[in-house]
Amino acid sequence: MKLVQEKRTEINGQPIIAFTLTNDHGMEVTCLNYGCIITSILVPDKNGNMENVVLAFDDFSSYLTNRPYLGAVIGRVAGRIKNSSFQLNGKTYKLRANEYKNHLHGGEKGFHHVIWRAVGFSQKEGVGVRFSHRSVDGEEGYPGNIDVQVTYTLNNQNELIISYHAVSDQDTPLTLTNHTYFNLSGNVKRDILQHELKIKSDRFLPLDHEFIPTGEIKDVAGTPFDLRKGKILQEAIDSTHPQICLVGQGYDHPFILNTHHDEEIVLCDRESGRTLIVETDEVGVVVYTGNQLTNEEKLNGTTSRKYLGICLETQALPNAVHHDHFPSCILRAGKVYSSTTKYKFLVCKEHF
Ligand code: G6D
Repeated sequence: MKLVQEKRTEINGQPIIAFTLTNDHGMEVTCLNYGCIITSILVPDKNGNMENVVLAFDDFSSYLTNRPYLGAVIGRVAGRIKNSSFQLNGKTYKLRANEYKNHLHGGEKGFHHVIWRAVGFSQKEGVGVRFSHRSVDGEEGYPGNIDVQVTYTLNNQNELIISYHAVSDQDTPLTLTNHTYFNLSGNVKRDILQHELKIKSDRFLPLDHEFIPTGEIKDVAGTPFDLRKGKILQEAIDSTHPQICLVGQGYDHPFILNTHHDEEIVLCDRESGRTLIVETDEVGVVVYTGNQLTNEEKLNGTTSRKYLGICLETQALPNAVHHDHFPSCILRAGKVYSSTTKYKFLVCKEHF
């Protein structure tokens, strides 16, 4: 296994480094110390062709805005917080509103815009990068100084393992995830509409008109959200279900997982023969089918467009600070936040 690092550019004198991890089978992952952004994952198709299966900007400068949050770690809190405020220990906190009156994905200066300290490593478990960052008390309106580590490890089972670890000196909300868009066709030869998605989930969260969970928890049975036996994504896109229409014909919804580390999320592209199995210890996953990708972005040598990639954002339930019946997203002072999500790539076995 191999780790190569190279300086790509600088921001205010700080180097932006690209780390390229390669395992013994030729799987390759490239990521940046800026936003812990994943810019490339090369895996074979059924004919052994190594191609990139994630969306990435052609030019680094696009990451300085990064409206789609391509490839980035998201925090302090992934998803939307209604009215950019929450109550904690009898106090009201006001976060930066960066989407109308709501707070989205950690705010303007979220973790996707941080230059993380980054140290590469190579050990028997795999090759990887350990990113760390201190988010100071009051950043984007959040309480507490919080030390966060994100570790990417590539092993010889063609698995990319992302582990998160954090400790805060005050009680504070924390929901971390990764916002990589996957497209298993390889080098964005096709969009994701013929991809098949299976999720072991009996319940999903309906959204309101601002795409924020209402607090209701609904059974997937009889709806386009029933992915327990797998569905071709085109089926969902073509649905007239109000929740599918609300978000612009697709998914942008949290699913509550029935099980963990049990092939709970499987994405497959039969034409290329690629399969991605996602396993996590997080309570849920937000599935986002790139409904808002516009054709203003240059990425993967082409122009972005709707449905060019799908995000599988394993995380706590969004807007949990406003729903006491959701599992809590509060990290108590001195306690450890620890979460792991594994992305395993293989050539299609029967998973549906
Ligand atoms: C849109 O509603 C979606 C979000 O879920 C997604 O994370 C973002 O685009 C990139 O706002």
